[in-house]
Amino acid sequence: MKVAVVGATGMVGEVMLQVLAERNFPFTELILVASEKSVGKEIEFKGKTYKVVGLQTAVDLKPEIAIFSAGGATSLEWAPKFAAAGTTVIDNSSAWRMDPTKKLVVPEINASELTAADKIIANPNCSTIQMVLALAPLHKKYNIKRIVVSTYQSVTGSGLKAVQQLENEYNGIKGEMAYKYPIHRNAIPQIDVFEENGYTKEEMKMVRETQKILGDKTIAVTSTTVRIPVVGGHSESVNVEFSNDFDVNDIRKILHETDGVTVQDNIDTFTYPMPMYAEGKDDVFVGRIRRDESQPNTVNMWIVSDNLRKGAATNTIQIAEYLIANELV
Ligand code: 2RA
Repeated sequence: MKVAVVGATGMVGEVMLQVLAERNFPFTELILVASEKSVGKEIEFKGKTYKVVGLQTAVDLKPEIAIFSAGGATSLEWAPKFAAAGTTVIDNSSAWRMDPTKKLVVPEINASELTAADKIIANPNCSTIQMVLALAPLHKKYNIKRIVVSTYQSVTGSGLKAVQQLENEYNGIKGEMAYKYPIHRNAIPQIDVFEENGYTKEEMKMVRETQKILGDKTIAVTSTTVRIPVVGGHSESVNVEFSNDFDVNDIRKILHETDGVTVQDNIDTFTYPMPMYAEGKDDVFVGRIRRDESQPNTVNMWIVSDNLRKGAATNTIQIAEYLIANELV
């Protein structure tokens, strides 16, 4: 299995390499790919030194799988070139997510939709992945009518420049700004650009991607996404209205039995998820599960996950593992 990592020098690329190493991903050859300015750069991986190559070189090497985290523009241009060479691309950008001909996959939910004919597969947005992973089994049992979500998102979701901005501001150093405003001691209610309806692109990703992954356009979703000065992961306050009444303990039980979800929910011991403790972990952590007493059939919960792991690298690599295990590449 020849595997290419496109965007190997970026923040998600780095975590992808970490996750590939931890999971002992079965490749025979690893091709590390980045933009022209990084070509020739050396990267250590499992005690071996790899030289970064350019995109055309990687296409010509015909890897079986290419995992992409290089931004939408690179993906739009290059994913089809890899696909034409016979490579299956798993793409972490937003370029293909809402294309009706492409699958948008969270393996625990809908990997069974994948076939060998899927040559470009989309990895959902980080804030969507962690929310739907917890909500999919609840939707199955109680049928979700409406979701109201507010996010508290880590600066790692904006890349290295943003992490540097937070560090600089924390240390009182003037430097390059990733955001329009200071992020240290602040909360910025804008992630990505605004769309015509006054919502940000990040907010609309949560609406559209949730409906696509859960395969149900009738689910109403409304979202407010906020950047906060945190690095460990994204947190989400999620209010879910079901068609049917539920038992809070049953919700805990369902979540407890869901692959990839860890319930941390005990107010007597002050146990609830926090990004500081989710960092570096693959699971999605759920806590503060409680009935919304203001209206029927509605529950509140708090969902936290490391956005670079399950929200990006781990989910992508799980898709690759599924393709291999099911002989789809
Ligand atoms: C963010 N969701 O956190 C984005 C990253 N894809 O900004």
